[in-house]
Amino acid sequence: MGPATVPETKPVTGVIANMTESYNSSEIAASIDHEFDIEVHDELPSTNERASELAAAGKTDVVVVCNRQTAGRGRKGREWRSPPGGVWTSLLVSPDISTERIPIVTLGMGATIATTLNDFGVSAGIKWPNDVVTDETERKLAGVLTELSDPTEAGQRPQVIVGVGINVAIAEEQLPTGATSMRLQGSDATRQAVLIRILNRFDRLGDDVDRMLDAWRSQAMTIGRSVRVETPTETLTGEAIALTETGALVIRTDQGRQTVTAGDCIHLRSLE
Ligand code: BT5
Repeated sequence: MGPATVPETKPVTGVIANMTESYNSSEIAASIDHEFDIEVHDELPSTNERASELAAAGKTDVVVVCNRQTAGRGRKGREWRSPPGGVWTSLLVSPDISTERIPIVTLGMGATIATTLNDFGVSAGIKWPNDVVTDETERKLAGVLTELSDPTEAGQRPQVIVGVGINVAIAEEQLPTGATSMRLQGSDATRQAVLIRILNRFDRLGDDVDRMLDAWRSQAMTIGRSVRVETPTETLTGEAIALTETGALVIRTDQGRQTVTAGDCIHLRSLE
């Protein structure tokens, strides 16, 4: 059958020249294992914002995807550059995961993206918590922004919006400094093929946070590295030594072990 069956290790080598081909929602629906409603737009301010409207309307299991975003966002209100040529998508899901462990979904998606990019021949790994970067030069290929929407009815599971941005076929001048795209890394993957594979790989993790943590650890570039982590309240420098069961990063510093739950991580060159 079509792309629904995802081989575990074989790289994808299909070459399609037109990189900004249109998405075909029925093709996507037919190629994925999970039953999602697929909403394709040409332009949106932000797919996360659209997913949040759908959540407020009581919807779940929807994938929103668009060609370009006019107000794509990253964490902490940062801008996410979203010209045509990237996968800009949000999954609206209601997993059976307790609210305090929902941040792990971000790690599960980061791992899904890194694995998928490797499937397509792009060597990528994850910088804690959610940056998908090239192995060698650590240029950013993708990011994840997970947001929680309030349940519309009492007792309902939380609605989770998993926003995914992947630079598939974008020229360097359209990206911020330090960013790159799959095309620039030599891949001819199409956006739709990338999206389908992301959806199927993510679905395989189910609602299993331990599996998500393991998937993250298997793609992590941060563990064992000298890092500087900027949290909302302090800056820590030391060696990243582990990921906790809640997705926090453990750093060995001169002041002892410290655990950080949120922040920006910079990989430092080790002093040799
Ligand atoms: C992220 O934030 O990495 C999360 C990005 C999530 C984007 C998706 S697109 C679909 C969905 N709808 C949305 O509105 N958002 C989600 P953060 O770690 O805060 O990184 C943001 C930083 O990455 C910016 O400050 C820039 O430095 C850089 N950046 C911006 N656009 C980029 C791009 N296209 N590729 C690589 N880096 C980028």
